Amino acid sequence: MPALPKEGSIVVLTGAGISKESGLDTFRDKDGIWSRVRLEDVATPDGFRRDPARVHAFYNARRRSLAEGDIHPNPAHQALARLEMEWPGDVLVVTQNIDDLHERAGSGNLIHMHGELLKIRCQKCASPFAWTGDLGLEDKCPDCHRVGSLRPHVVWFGEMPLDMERIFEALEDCALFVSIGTSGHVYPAAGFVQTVRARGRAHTVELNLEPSEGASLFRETRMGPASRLVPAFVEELLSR
Ligand code: BV8
Repeated sequence: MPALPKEGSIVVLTGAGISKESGLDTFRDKDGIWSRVRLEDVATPDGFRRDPARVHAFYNARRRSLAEGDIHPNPAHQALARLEMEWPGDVLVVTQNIDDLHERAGSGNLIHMHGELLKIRCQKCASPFAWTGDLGLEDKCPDCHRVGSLRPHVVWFGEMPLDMERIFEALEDCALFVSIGTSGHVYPAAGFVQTVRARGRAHTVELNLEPSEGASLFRETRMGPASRLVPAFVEELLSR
């Protein structure tokens, strides 16, 4: 078994599994979000064009449960914030999640590649801004004052994820790539491990409740709940 690095930069990819123990649903588990609603209807530009009110209702319900519910970072989020604080090199968290649990746990070097639930943007002015309440067709853009042009600041299927250049630069340079709580189903995130392996030098680890679709591509996989696995993994890294 190859050893974990003692230095160098670290890239951590997280998915819905890291927030599951905080009380947020995943997508593809048996009780997941896609078991209740079709992604084509609520997470694609066509779905939004067809029925914007339905898409707003889908994200309003998730925004409300995040903003008003009893949802807090769990020990896995907190361990990644500790790693960023105490590791001698750079630590970048690239999350597919649109919740704000990583930042609330203290992670600062963070990319939301699929956007953020607590932000919206105007389809005319494009700049995202914070929004914690319900969003509807009657809401007006505070900049251009257009009505009906606001949408969730979320990356839908068929749309380009955010900050991809910065992500690929970090993947090129890292000594360690860790994937936590993702099924490895959605690209380009699911392909990051191949990008890292193509360079051959970095160590790659998957921490997941069950093997992802890309599990065989990792040099090491550890199975279990994130709130137990991630703090232990971070402690092991920092105590080397
Ligand atoms: C792109 C929106 C290119 C926000 C999401 C045809 C047409 C167009 C594109 C495609 C196509 N065919 C394929 C594609 C590419 C497509 C894709 O990959 N499709 C899939 C379905 C095959 N990708 C895209 O479209 C991406 N964009 O390719 O652009 C492009 C190029 C040029 C120009 C323009 C565009 C955009 C992808 C982003 C889509 N948006 N969400 C929202 O509503 O949340 S993706 C959606 O899935 C979620 O956001 C989530 O981020 C993502 C991945 O899901 P996971 O996080 O992995 O969650 P999942 O439930 O799947 O798994 C949970 C895991 O946790 C499991 O492994 C489970 O075991 C584990 N777990 C559970 N409990 C725990 C746990 N682990 C630890 N502890 C626990 N307690």
